[in-house]
Amino acid sequence: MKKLTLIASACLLLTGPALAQETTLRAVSGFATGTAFSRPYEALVQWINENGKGVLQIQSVGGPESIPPFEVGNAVSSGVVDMANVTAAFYTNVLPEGDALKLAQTTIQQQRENGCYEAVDTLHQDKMNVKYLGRTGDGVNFHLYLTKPIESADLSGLTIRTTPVYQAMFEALGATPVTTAPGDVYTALERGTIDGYGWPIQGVLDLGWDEQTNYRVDPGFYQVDVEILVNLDKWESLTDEQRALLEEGMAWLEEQNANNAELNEKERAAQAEAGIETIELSEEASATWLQAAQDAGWESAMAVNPEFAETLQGCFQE
Ligand code: 173
Repeated sequence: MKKLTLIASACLLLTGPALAQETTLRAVSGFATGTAFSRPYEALVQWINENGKGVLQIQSVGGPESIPPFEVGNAVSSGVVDMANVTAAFYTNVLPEGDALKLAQTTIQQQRENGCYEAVDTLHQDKMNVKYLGRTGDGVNFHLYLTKPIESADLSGLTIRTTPVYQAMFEALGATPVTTAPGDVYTALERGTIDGYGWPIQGVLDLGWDEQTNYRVDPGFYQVDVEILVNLDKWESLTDEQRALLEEGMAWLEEQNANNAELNEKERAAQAEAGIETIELSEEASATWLQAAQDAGWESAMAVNPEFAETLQGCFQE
């Protein structure tokens, strides 16, 4: 009996470490590799692969060439991939409430403190079957870029490329919106089927769109949200150590959101250098512009899910 117990314990000792095997997550990005909103994700993959040896590794299957951006939400929700780097505007087909994340006026660190993160995470888990690991893009605004100038906050007569981020606002200001993935913007500009597009302050030059862009309208509006999501079944199958590693890596990445102010300034300078002229709206037109953004944004959020929108209104402002 004693001998048997000894053998059994020896077996446990031998198999114990082998049970906690290294896991590899397959991840995809909704943004092209090497461009502004993919770089933070690429840094996270590198951090995890350096710090997670023997625990967890991430294998990136790339960007939009692997999965179309508007399908990335479906892919991580259903488990086609384990992890995704994607803005909520690209997955409103799975989680319509996601569009409201652009309305945050606080940092992800503040959202983690005041319960906002938990509300957003719970919604993602319940309605999309994903763990909302965290958020990049804090401090980065969206802008309107144009091929022809405007003089006021009136966009009537202009056909503008949008995603859910800009749709309600640009429509309220009179534009004709056309929704396209980033991959189709260059050709649409080249062919003249659009007069401009919405995009953040960062990344225009990465995509080569400066060649087809004459103006950027200031001020910027809303706040970029790019999420790191993990399929919930996969998340729940991980060990505490593996989950802690992902959370540690995410916290490390989120600290770097603080660099965005400096990156924004560099992008402004680079756009000017590339020949993109700034249209600075007058004080009055700026007020109309920003009010349209807020009104259209919150109105849409309320129409989708009033309870969730009210929760966000309580914690997305300082
Ligand atoms: O494609 C977009 O214009 C868009 O919605 C977006 C959102 C976050 C970052 C970059 C682009």
